[in-house]
Amino acid sequence: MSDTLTIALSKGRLFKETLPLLAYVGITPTDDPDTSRKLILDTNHADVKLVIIRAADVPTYVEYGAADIGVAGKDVLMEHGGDGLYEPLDLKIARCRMMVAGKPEAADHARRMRIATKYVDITRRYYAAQGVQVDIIKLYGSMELAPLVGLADRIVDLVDTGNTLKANGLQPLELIADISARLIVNKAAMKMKHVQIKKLIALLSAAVAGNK
Ligand code: PRT
Ligand code: MG
Repeated sequence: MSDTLTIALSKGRLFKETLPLLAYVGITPTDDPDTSRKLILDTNHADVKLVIIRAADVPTYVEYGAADIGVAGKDVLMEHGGDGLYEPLDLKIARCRMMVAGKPEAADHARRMRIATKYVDITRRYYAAQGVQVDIIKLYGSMELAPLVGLADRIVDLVDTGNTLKANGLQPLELIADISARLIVNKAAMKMKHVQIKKLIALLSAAVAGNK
């Protein structure tokens, strides 16, 4: 007899890239979240469930123990603050870079720069560490538009191929952090479901090593 293990995952790219890792450790969901409307998915193991939530909500579910473990982008973890969680494994999937981007021409230094981003805390810390005062404008998406319409001088966003920036006449300017998805674990669950979770982490790290 083992306890039920609840895994928090988001739809889309993280789900797609996590699936092969789960398959490697023998876990297969019985529904596809991209076509199903169910938010709790069963798997081939009666004691393993998946909860499907927004990417930015995964750390919250795991921190409060609504899910025992989860898969979250390092970007989301940096913005959330990682104190209430364990982060035992870099899954090395969904890789990209957190970057400052903008138009190629230099910003007007006569006034404070305006930076548009959904990563307000990361951006604040990044500029504070450099002693540069900026105004941060919170957006929820399509950051690339902001410099084009004069809303902001620069953006802080994720860059993968760079195609989105290029298509909008923007350039990557400064690297803030390399990003990949991480396995996160609720602190109490790590104690109470120790054997189950330790085994899963060991299997997943083997899956990551074999995933190159
Ligand atoms: O979509 P939703 O609002 O529910 O949440 P979300 O946008 O956070 O989820 P999703 O699935 O888009 O991203 C989940 C995670 O994938 C992120 O938290 C990152 O850790 C990771 N990831 C990896 C990326 C990218 N690569 C990425 N390229 N997330 C977003 N992008 C976007 C980027 O914001 C930009 O708009 O893709 C665009 C740039 O791509 P390129 O290839 O044109 O450079
Ligand atoms: Mg998205």
